[in-house]
Amino acid sequence: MSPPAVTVERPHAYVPEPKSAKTLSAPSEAAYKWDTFTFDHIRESTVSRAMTKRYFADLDKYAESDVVIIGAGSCGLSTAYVVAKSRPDLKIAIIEAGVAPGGGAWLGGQLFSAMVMRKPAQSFLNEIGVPYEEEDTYVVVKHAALFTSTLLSKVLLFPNVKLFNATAVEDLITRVDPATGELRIAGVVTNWTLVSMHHDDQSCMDPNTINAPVVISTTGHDGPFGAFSVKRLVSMTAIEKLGGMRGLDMKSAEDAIVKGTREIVPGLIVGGMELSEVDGANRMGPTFAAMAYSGIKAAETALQVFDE
Ligand code: 48N
Repeated sequence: MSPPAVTVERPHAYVPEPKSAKTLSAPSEAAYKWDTFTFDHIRESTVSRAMTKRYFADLDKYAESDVVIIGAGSCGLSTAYVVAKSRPDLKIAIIEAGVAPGGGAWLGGQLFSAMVMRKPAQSFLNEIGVPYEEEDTYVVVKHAALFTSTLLSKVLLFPNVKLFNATAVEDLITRVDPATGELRIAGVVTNWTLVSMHHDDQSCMDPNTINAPVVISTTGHDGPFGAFSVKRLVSMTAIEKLGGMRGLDMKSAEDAIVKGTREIVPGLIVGGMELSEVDGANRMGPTFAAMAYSGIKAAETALQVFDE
């Protein structure tokens, strides 16, 4: 005799019955009634509208942002966390060229998992709730992805933050003061990353824009996309030349990057490894405390603009 038909209540979220202590054996004891299990009805256009309605509402809302952060690596995400937490009234747009944010912080170094941060970086890890092993002058997060995913999730939970990933900044919005001739950065020029990568082999594909009084660039050291803003400052002759990142000197590099984080030209703050390209600072290799603390300093520098 077949079991009685199960009328599956249609709860908004399917809550499985608590699994019994014993291992699930026969389907009738399973937590799910798989033979009658079904998701709620959907139509493809509903999904499309659910995504696009929200995305285009965000594009409209963040077309005028208070702070734009270029690059969602460890420095950019740390910056975003501090700005968003300190000033929930500010609109923060993060522009990340990769589909996956996080930059180089998914591994500790040479594909090894653990991430080393020199003290006092543990206080930032405590702030965002990342556990670590304590050594004498440094701490170790068991997997770099634990740091980056935790920080990323905290940043994305802020209601005043929008991450535009798979989106590249391909230029800077500039203004020149007619009285002084001083150049100021006033926002960013964006395009889908895949478009940015193919301007040379396609007809013109014009970009989008985001206006903002403060832009914080943390695009990493030189590379296919790296050091974007500082290279653009040179090509627009806003700064004379780049110092170029120097050889690895772990001890001096991290202090230099944190202390050097600053507004390079009015409206543009540079932090993280992008800064090493400006100042000719050393690289530090597989230690990440400076990325977090450069982000904290970049955030505090930006917040001063709004405190004035
Ligand atoms: O992780 P990165 O590259 O940059 P930082 O500064 O946040 O962290 C650097 C760190 O990972 C190291 O390099 C470590 C400490 N090693 C140092 C060493 O000595 O080797 O993140 C930059 C992000 C990336 O996600 C890029 O995709 C993104 O910026 N990006 C851009 N996003 C939008 N528009 C662009 N034009 C752009 N350029 C880079």
